[in-house]
Amino acid sequence: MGISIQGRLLYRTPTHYGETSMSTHLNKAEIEAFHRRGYHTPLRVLSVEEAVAMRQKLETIGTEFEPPETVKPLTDLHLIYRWAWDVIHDPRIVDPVSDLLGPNVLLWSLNWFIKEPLDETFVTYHQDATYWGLEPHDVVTAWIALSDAGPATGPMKFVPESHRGTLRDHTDTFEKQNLLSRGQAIEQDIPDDDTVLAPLKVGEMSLHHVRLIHGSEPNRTRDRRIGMVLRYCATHVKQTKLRDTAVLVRGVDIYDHFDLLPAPETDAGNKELGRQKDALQRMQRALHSKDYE
Ligand SMILES: O=C(O)CCC(=O)C(=O)O
Repeated sequence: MGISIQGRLLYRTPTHYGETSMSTHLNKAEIEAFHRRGYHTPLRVLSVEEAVAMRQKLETIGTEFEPPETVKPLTDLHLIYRWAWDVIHDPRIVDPVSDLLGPNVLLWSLNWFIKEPLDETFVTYHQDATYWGLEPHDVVTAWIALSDAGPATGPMKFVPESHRGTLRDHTDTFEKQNLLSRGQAIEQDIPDDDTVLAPLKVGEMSLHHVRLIHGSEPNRTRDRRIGMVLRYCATHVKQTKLRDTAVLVRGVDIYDHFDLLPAPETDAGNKELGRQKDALQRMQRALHSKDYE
């Protein structure tokens, strides 16, 4: 049986997905495989119950605020909600990220890739490194499924080893159904045979390198496909476009390349909302400047 919030089916057929208290550290072979292929998947980091509870938190945001703040950005919720702050620090997520990036780790942003049931939205093949402005490319995305992200939901598709090639030329397509900010798309065709599908079960995570070519197709199912997307980088990484913000989630930061932000004291308090707004404005300025031409 599923759980329903406001008429929406949250999940179906929960089965036993194993222990989440087990270590999620990557072993030597897995670390080597990540560096060779550019991704690691799947990795169970949350129990089904935790993921469903988190989805519920996400889906009830919006009913808590009074006008004129009814429309709130979902990006960087860790700056305004304690539960999201705890997620970005969760050792089950940060341990494997730190295995790849080293002991000193920043969280650059928390984002969402949500596809509604049976909708036509998609993500064109792209490389994040072409427009984020973060250098060097010691940057890893942790994509966590808060709903089923099986083959029919339009899970991510990766092009193995593509992070080791040159950055490809991208075009801004501004397609309406493209979930990317400018509809960025690699100009060359990517044959299906060159890709691997990365389906995830509720509570599982994939990790991918910032240079890896990836994209996704529309959701053909009757449930939402919800990806909570955490962007982590090593502390020596710089934002080349402007002075940006981040949160130190592991170790120490001796570089001072980012303005480090504190934990929210009050959920969705004025101070917290102000910090989130400022962080989003800086990120928008960075993401919308065309620097790869
Ligand atoms: O969720 C998707 O389909 C795409 C996500 C993506 O492009 C990313 O996390 O970098």
